[in-house]
Amino acid sequence: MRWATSTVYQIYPRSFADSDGDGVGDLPGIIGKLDYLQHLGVDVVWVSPFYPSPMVDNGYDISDYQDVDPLFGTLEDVDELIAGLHARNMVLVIDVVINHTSAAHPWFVESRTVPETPKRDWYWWRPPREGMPFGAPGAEPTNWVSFFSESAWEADPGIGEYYLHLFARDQPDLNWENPAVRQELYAMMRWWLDRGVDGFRLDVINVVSKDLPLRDGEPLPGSPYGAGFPLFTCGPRIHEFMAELHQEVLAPYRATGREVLTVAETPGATTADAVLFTDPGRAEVDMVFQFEHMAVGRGVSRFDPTPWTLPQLKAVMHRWQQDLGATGWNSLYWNNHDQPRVVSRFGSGRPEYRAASAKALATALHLQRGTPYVYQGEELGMTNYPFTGVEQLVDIESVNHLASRMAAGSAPEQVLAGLIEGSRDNARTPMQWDAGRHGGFTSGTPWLPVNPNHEVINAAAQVDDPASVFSWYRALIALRRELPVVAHGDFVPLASEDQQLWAFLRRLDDARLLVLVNVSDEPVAVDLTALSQELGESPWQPTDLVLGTHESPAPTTLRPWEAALWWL
Ligand code: TEU
Repeated sequence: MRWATSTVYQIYPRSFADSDGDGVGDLPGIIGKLDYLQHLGVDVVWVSPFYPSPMVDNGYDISDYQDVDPLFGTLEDVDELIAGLHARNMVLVIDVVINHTSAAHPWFVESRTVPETPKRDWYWWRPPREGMPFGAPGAEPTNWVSFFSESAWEADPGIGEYYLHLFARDQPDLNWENPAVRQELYAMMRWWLDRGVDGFRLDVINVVSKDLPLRDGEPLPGSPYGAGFPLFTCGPRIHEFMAELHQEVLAPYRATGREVLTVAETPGATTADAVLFTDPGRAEVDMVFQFEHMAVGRGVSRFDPTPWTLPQLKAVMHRWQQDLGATGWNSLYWNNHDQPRVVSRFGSGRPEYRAASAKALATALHLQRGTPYVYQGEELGMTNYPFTGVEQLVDIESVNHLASRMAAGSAPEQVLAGLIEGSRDNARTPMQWDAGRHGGFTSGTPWLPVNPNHEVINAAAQVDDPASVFSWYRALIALRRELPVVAHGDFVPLASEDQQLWAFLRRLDDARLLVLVNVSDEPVAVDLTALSQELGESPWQPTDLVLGTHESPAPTTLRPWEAALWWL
């Protein structure tokens, strides 16, 4: 696996670094931080969408796939970014959002305005439900709810039909059943490869194959809608489409010796699906983003925080490790631009343990088998924002959720706690570069406020501090390159039921690495005899420390949020 020794760094350009003082991060801002990324040690950089966009979903609504939004810069800036990365032995992965376009994309504008155009079939147009007049309540072609709380169908009075949008109404789904659509998208991706990019993150790619005919899903309790999810998640032609994309876009480039990374975002994918997507013998994609561990501590939705336990979290992640085995390949992540900050979620609520818990969680993740992803600011232990009112939240998912709950009779105060905990805005407050005004992110007014804790949590304070969260991430990233057992070893879960201890073994030939992490505010005793018995071995007595978060570690006991790696 080419990417086994790699660590990917995700940049959300809007919130990373602002070079021109308009309050929004941009490509020149990223170019100014390449030495920082090189120092961290990552070798792949994934940048979220920077294309022209009405920004209804901050760029995940693309109106031109082959240009750059003036807010972010120019195509020449992309060229300079690629050159700057390559000069530092890093590569660029771009984010392609090809399940849907923006409603402002010329393809969709033509689809909805030009009579008899072949582009009509590029999207999902459907007449009203049989026997119901256009526009009547409940006349939508199916009962599906979109990911953003409203009906997945939007009525177009000009046409007298509805179009499908699994996300916002400004994000119409492309019809992948039409071969012309697919060829157009493949050509666009080849154009970017010709320009010098090194890979693609494929946004929600596992929903492009819808089960036909489109039909109602199971009614959702307490909702006027039904769940279309099972009818378009990893649908009947998904693997055919991925193999075709590989053949048309990636194979010709790989044949010339160029390395191209592909990661498919696949909400709702099972481990069995993931093996099919990532088995190299099938030639689809290199790895997937799964979401099962992101559902731990959540009830019916991400806005429904519920108590969680360490055994629950381990059960999900260990199952992914074991089921993908030697055939599939995992992406390893705690954070991205859609997820609240991991320290606030699974880490310690006590300020004195914040940094230690960031290191402990990083260790549990980065020592697993797969390719780790670090989301901007995670390497500093950045936290959720202290939001106090619904009016502070700007993300479309949060705004729509609030509106739908209020329409159903809830008061804003009843929805507030869930919104504060689950909102994607938590991930999107600006990067905390220093303790100064707006955290060094912008000289203007930031589009989202900088977390007031930037006075304590910031890059300037951490980069040269060997005890910082940053330095610990740096050590973990280096370790993956240095130790073949980390990159290529198998995974053996241990102590699955332990409420505090996260323990596992990585093995490659004679090398055996024992990973011990205390995921709690209390000390924990490690019963090495019990752990060794899980493998039917005589008691382990590790003496050879590889790396530890605390001074003078002992394998038999871990202080709060201590992590240590031992040779066995
Ligand atoms: O996300 C798709 C996705 O499944 C979720 O993580 C999504 O964020 C949603 O909140 C589910 O609750 C991708 C992008 O990462 C996201 O930013 C976009 O909004 C979405 O696709 C549409 O392009």
